[in-house]
Amino acid sequence: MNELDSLVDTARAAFAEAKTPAELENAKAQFLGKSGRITELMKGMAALSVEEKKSRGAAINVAKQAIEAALTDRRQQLADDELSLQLRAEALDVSLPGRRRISGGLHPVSRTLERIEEIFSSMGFDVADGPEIESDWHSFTSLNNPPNHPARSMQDTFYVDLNGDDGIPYNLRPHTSPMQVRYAHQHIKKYAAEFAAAAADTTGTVKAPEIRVIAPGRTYRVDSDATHSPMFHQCEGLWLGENVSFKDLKVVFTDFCRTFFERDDLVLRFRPSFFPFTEPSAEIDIQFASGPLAGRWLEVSGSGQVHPNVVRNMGLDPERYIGFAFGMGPDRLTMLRYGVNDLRLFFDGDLRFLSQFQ
Ligand code: 2NM
Repeated sequence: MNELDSLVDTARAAFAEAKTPAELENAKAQFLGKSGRITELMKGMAALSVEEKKSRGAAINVAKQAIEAALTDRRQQLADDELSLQLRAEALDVSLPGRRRISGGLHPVSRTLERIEEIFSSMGFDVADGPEIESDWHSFTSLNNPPNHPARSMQDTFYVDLNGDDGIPYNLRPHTSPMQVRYAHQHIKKYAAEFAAAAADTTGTVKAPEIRVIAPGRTYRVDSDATHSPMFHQCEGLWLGENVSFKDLKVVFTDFCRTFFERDDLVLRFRPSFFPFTEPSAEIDIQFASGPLAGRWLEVSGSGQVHPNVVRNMGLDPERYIGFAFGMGPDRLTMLRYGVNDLRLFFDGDLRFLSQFQ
């Protein structure tokens, strides 16, 4: 191999050796630079004759062009390598599934409240909503539970200091019955003409307007364990009219329970009890004929005939108006319906529990 061919080979090897564009430019200088090997060879021709210069120059030129070609190739190759490295580094996996938005849903107790409202609405009951911070009068006194009466302590509650205290004690309502008292007053005002006509009637032909309402919502008591939460839900019902009896309570509540639990064979039991606002009073127990709770009596509600004092405090004449009321716990109904054994699960906000109801 002649001297020029081996120079080309040496240059190719040096270029191949270069791993970066900077290294390649250094290697280039050794061969094609101002004091590189090709320039040296050109300078070495000074002493040659014209003929010799011609052929030697042509041969050197061929070598130079071969080296330049090798340089260009290597430059391109390094640029290609760099590009593919960059592409790999910035690669997007377009086959990855996108991130889904989690969709929200109703709390299981809210589902129960909606169910209760739907069922009682279908039986002609209004749904009333109102304040959770209540006056002492609405919470206790109007409901036949006078100041200092020992029955008040059964419902130990959260008292609230309101700014600019007007002397009236306020509390976080321990039940939703205050809302029924408020509803009665609103209703009498709204249908004042009808109520007045019934009150003035001596012929017995004008029927007194009825009050039929449920009051669902949050309630509060100083109570906290596996079956009691300081905040819990209640739904109370009230039906007052001229001839509303315990029989109506039995029919309405039996129908409600069978619809709510979707069980036609469900039976009810009324067990004598005491509440300040009703007389007589009864606890309502239910029993499933089949399923995991079959045969057990389960307490679902308190109830009773509304006490004449309460009817009077609602603004109605207890000689004319009679009826029943009941109070149940939607939290407990939710536990029974879904087989949940710890009430606190409803209020911990743990999505692993809550998302099971969607
Ligand atoms: C209960 C049990 C029995 C009740 C009474 C009233 C009102 F407003 F008419 F006085 N509302 N709800 C009542 C009666 C509530 O809960 C265990």
